[in-house]
Amino acid sequence: MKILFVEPPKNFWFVMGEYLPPPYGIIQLAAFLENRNKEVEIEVLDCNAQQVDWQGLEKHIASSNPDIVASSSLSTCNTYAVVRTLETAKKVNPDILTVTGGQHFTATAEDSLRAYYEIDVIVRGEGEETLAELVASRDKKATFSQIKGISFRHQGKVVHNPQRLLIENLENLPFPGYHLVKDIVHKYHFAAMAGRDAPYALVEGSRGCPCECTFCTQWRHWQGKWRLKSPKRIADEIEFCYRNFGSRFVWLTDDNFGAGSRANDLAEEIIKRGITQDVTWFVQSRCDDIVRNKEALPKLRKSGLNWVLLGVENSEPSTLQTFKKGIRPQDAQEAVKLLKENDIFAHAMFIIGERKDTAQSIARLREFANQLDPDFALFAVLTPFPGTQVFEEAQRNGWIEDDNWSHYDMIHATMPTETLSLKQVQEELYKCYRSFYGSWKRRFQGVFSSNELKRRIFLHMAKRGIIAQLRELF
Ligand code: B12
Ligand code: SF4
Repeated sequence: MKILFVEPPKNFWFVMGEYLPPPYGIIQLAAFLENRNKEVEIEVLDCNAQQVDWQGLEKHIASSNPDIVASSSLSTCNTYAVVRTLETAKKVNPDILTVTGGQHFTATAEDSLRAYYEIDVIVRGEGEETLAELVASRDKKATFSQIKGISFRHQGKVVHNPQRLLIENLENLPFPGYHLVKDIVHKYHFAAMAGRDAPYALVEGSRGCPCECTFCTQWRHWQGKWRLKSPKRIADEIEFCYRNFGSRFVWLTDDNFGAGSRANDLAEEIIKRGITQDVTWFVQSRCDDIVRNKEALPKLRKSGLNWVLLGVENSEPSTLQTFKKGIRPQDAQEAVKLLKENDIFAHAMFIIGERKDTAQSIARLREFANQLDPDFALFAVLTPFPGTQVFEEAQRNGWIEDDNWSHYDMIHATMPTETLSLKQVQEELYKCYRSFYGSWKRRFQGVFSSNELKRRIFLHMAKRGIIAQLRELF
């Protein structure tokens, strides 16, 4: 029995410039399977790192001759890349069992199985146990009816087996399976964030989130539960990546780093390892948690945390309320100030295009962003990702004007607001970038900043012509 995991050729998120991320979801699944199912032969093909195009993929599948091909989309915008991967597998050999999973396919299991005949099975939610059982059943040629957590077609109908319970303790999972991509692991990098030569690793500190923001897929995908690895275990994994794979830049996959003693304890654990000279790390956080955690910031900085992405989202209290974000604009101001005081790069994420947004409210957001003055600002368009409350409301009301999944990247507008057409929302996004990065004063300060990260990001925005690329979208 052989399973081939494929990270398909993907378009990268151009606003973040040049980067090559490790396909964390599939190497994690592969490592679990390797432990669980010793007799299964496992291969991971990362088309982006190995520079394999669609023709190359077909040849690779033919020569690899797998029984199962498994692929993951990461986000909705990569749906067609996954479908094409599985279609390619079926073209090579119609007997190959094609499997996918992840946030998008979990939320759209019924529609995806109806629309894409090249997908045999969708693993919903957490993948490890379910995939291991699926692989074992394929070996025994047993039916799928007993496998919790999968959806598949049977006699022309789509069948959804009952949901699987989540793994109780995430620390029972193996360490990230970077050994399965060991020949290419040195290629993973995030140029704008850490430079071209700093090997980049993802490390998972938690799954899920206790909050319920209306635009976010995270909390439902993990059944509303928030499971955390201990600070010791996270530091162990970071050290493992550093010592075995030369990782120098670590991105914690947690969408919500969280508050409380965890931050402080993690910083202490990392410092104990004696690797802070070489390793920097990054995390995404809520603004209010940064404020609550302010005492931990100096230690976090000392432990190598040099970049935090803050979910600022919006400047209007009413929009923050509609998003059920549970923060106030003051929290963002305080959080940016605190990060800067602690020499941690403050990266703010804003969302425009909420239904009630007008040209005036977005102008106010631009003004707010300029005054907030984070080191780096990313503006995104509210995107109705399947599985979110935003999607459900938009679909119910017929607001979605673009159902091309490849546009679901938070850069393409897919919904108008009450007062702005789709094209106008797209133009507003461009205006946000122009307003923030077009300012000569800010550009000058950025390019000549004493902060290396800031210099790099401003050069990246200029060199990559990000603003010009956004202009081309309308
Ligand atoms: C790191 C990251 C990135 C990295 C890239 C990482 C990569 N490998 O390519 C960067 C920064 C580049 C990035 C970019 C984007 N990202 Co991103 N990213 C993440 C993040 C933080 C971690 C991903 C991860 O490794 N998770 C851990 C693994 C273990 O979880 P998993 O992939 O879900 O896999 C598990 C299950 O879902 C399931 N599973 C998944 N796939 C499969 C496949 C099979 C066969 C099986 C059996 C099971 C299975 O099993 C796994 C183990 O249980 C997630 C949030 C999160 N915490 O997951 C967002 C997230 C995936 N990103 C998201 C988005 C929107 C984007 C962007 C569009 C824009 C943006 N704002 O960043 C771009 C798109 C880029 C592109 N074109 O691909 C959304 C996706 C929502 C959606 N439905 O589309 C997420 C969920 C964040 C969020 N809360 O909204 N991202
Ligand atoms: S946006 Fe952040 S805080 Fe809100 S639900 Fe998603 S991960 Fe949690």
